[in-house]
Amino acid sequence: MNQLNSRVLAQDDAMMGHALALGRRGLGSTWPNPAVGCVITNQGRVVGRGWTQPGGRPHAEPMALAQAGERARGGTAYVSLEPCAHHGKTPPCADALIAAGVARVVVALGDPDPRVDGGGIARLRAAGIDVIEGLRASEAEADQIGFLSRIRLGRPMVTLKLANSFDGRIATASGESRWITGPAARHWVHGERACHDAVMVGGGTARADDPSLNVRGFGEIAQPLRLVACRRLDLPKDAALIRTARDIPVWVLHGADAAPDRVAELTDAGLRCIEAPLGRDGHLDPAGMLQALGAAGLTRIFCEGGGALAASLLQADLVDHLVGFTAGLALGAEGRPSLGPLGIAALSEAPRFTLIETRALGGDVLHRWKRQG
Ligand code: AOF
Ligand code: ZN
Repeated sequence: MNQLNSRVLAQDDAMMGHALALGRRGLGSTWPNPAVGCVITNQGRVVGRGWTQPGGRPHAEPMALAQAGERARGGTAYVSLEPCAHHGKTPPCADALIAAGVARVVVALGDPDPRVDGGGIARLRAAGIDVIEGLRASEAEADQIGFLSRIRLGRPMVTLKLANSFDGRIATASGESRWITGPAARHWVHGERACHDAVMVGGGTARADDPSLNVRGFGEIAQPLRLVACRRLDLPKDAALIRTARDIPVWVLHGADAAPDRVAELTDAGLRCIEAPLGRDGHLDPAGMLQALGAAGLTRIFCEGGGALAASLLQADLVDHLVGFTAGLALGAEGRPSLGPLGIAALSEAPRFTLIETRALGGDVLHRWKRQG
């Protein structure tokens, strides 16, 4: 760290902050790739800015280099993730930085993709470029949690969102749930959906609420795909998700026991059916589902319930972030609980999370948590 500090100039920290912010613009739209940001400076002035484009290409560095042009020569590049070293559809970003004559590269975080994994930095150093690693690494790590999870664990990261009454209920006994939280909270949720690759619900919620699961109120933006965990594929034929599957992709996770006719019907309607293993309890196995989604390239999932899916993810310790809204109304013991049974016998078995943020939003309270450890 001392060595790092002595080589970091006063403006490096701010420029890396800028690169991190640019990278975050891509969250939700770059999968299977990470959302990276790049800033190029020369003699203290910003000459190029770039971020990973929708679908994951072009990468951030060529975007910034194109803007900088000749002004990149002798300059400094700030990148939130190690420049790539592999030949994909485009040449390695490390080579592009070398060819542009950049003198110094500041990297927040190494890229664990086995095709890169230190290779990008090694290439830059071999070309005589001064490389500094690890500046604002913990922020980059937080931004890259989905990509890191896909590479290291083979599964996307999961944010679980629950919007509850003051007493932890999500609906009245009859299932009335519109609306527990107010418009400000719902708008915030739409923004959060947009920062994820996919919005996910269980089959019960899809049947009961007939949700659209799209992002509304943010203009023309790249929509996250919609995911339903539905073992038997028993969605009503006129469900909104089925009717709109050709506009915004819908993937359905199902068990091996789903009727082949249903698979064919939904596939014809434009949905993608993905088989996932069943757990010992006969329900879709949450770890198996997430592995299938990781293999399909997803990095960030926003799960909006219902109670059974949410409980199964929590029970399997697969929830990375919790987003809760608490509304100022009480529904009592007859209301529907936000979570199904977790099978907890002792307090020590309860999944615990660390508080990141609390905020008042309209008349509701937002709270965000991350998994402990
Ligand atoms: C960068 N800058 O902006 C991103 C990088 O399939 P490809 O060829 O696009 O390569 C994908 C890999 O490239 C991905 O797994 C990750 O290692 C890296 N992503 N690298 O230099 C970027 N998005
Ligand atoms: Zn690259």
